[in-house]
Amino acid sequence: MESENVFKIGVGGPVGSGKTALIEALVPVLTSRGHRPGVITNDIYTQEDAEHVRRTLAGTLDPERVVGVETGSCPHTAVRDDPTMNLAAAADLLDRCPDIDVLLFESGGDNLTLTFSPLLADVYVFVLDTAEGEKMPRKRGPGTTDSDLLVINKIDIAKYVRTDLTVMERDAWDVRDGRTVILTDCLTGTGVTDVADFVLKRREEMCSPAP
Ligand SMILES: Nc1nc2c(ncn2[C@@H]2O[C@H](COP(=O)(O)OP(=O)(O)O)[C@@H](O)[C@H]2O)c(=O)[nH]1
Ligand SMILES: [Mg+2]
Repeated sequence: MESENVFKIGVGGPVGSGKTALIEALVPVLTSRGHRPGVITNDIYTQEDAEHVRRTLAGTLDPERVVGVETGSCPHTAVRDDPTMNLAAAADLLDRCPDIDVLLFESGGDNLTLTFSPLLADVYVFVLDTAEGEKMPRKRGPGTTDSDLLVINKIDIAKYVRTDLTVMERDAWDVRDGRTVILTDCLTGTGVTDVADFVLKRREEMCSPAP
């Protein structure tokens, strides 16, 4: 992949936690900060998420810059074990739009064990949501414990699903040994600038030469 200068963000998490919504909220923030994002979504059998992103970001992101990969396989195979399809999609996208400097990869919704191949993600964001239950961080798994950033999304509905956000957030920090946790409502944008700050800081750290 012609991607030495492209910062790659992997977004994983269970089905419905808000991965697509996070990307849709993050792209305008990244754009407003002078970046030129591209998006690659993974669905098993469809282009559903890519179409959703194109519709939601119409007028903000050229639809050409959104690519849907139909993996046909279980989600973590396509982003971890054999990322060939995603690498090919990225290479093709970067050929067409060589000015892209940030590439967001959305994994197909998967379980708590999902991780990204380092070929696809410089920073790995794992998304849980309050409707999955307060217990989710305590169930651990590499996505929750080892991702660079854990997002707890749908904070707006926590009270309707009887999730105590204080407990969920506290347990998340505990199982992650203090690695960052950010609470979001991706439909209104609450917390999304914090996510942008986090990933862009990571990008700066990666781009700056070692002392
Ligand atoms: N109330 C609420 N709904 C959300 C939020 N984020 C996503 N959703 C909704 O949750 C559903 C699944 O979101 P989606 O982004 O498709 O999840 P994905 O499967 O992880 O990509 C959609 O109906 C979204 O509109 C949020 O922060 N609050
Ligand atoms: Mg999605």
